[in-house]
Amino acid sequence: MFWRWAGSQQSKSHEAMTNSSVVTLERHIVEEERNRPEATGAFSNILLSITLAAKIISREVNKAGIVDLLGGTGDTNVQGERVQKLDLYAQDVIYRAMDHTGALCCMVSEESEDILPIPEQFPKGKYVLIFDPLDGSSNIDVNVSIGTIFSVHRKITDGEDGTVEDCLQAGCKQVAAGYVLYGSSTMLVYTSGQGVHGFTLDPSIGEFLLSHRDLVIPDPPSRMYSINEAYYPRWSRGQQRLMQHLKGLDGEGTVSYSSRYIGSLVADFHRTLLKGGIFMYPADSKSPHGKLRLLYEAAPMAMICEQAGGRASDGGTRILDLIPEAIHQRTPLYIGSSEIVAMAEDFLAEDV
Ligand code: AHM
Ligand code: MG
Repeated sequence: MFWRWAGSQQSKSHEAMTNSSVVTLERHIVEEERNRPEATGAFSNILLSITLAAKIISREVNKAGIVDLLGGTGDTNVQGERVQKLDLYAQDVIYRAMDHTGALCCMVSEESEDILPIPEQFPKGKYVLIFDPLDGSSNIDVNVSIGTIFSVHRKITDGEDGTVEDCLQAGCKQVAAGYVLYGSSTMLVYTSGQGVHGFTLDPSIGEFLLSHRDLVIPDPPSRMYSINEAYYPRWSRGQQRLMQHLKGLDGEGTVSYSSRYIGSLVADFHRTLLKGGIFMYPADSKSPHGKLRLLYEAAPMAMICEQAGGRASDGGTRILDLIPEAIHQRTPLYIGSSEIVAMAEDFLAEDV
């Protein structure tokens, strides 16, 4: 019985690799590069290296429960090695997958206060990679989806080494953005300005396969909102009124929305991208700039969202127009279906 099962898995994998209608992420990246006559391959190199890192992190995330059984974070594992926190591990994996490519001049990670230079021994390149290695990592312990988010900018200063100035660019200058969702399956979704494409990892062959070509937020969208409502007492009047409206409680005869909140940005955004609706992380009296980070959480999601026909703002200004002043800067975030985000902005305008 086992052998028959293993055999059919094997033949499916073989079919996936030989069937020309199956598009691997690698093939997709190479084909997109052909559409850019000026391409040097450096940009494709970045995406391919991120793919490798994503597979390694996916493998470790899937093992997280079992690692806990064998020795939790901060402990010593059965081989006598120290078990590293998964988000720091993910940062290391991405950094080491990228540091030698010759495509980058520096990196920025949520887990490191300063920019990460490229080691002396490796050549420097013309791009900057900004990433959140493992967003929502507090969800690991309860087996809830988490993700990696990344953003790529072109270097704008002279000289070989990347500087803070190279990193502090508006989101509209991004040349690519994407995320990896470690969920019931592992998915990589990215845009390089030519639409949004989603790939699902087939673990049997270790390849990301194109599963969602040219993703567009559905229109009309699902009427779904996603927000941590526990913060209601700390919100502005406009935000509170918006919530009353979404619940159909403002006496305007509106149909109430449905609510979904995972507490993991990648998962909450992914659902919003596929189904429509709105994800919100507002400012409040305790966190006047919200919680999420502009460079490696809001801006990459905003680029993907706009490429998929959606809208993303901080409640008043388009996320992609915000000029960052610090690499770990926070911003409120309203993202999803255009008409719903625009409606949220109208409510928030009352606060001004
Ligand atoms: P993290 O970068 O420390 O993991 O925090 C970001 C996460 C997001 O994934 C999620 O949208 C948000 O925090 C949830 O915050 P809250 O618990 O306040 O609802
Ligand atoms: Mg994060």
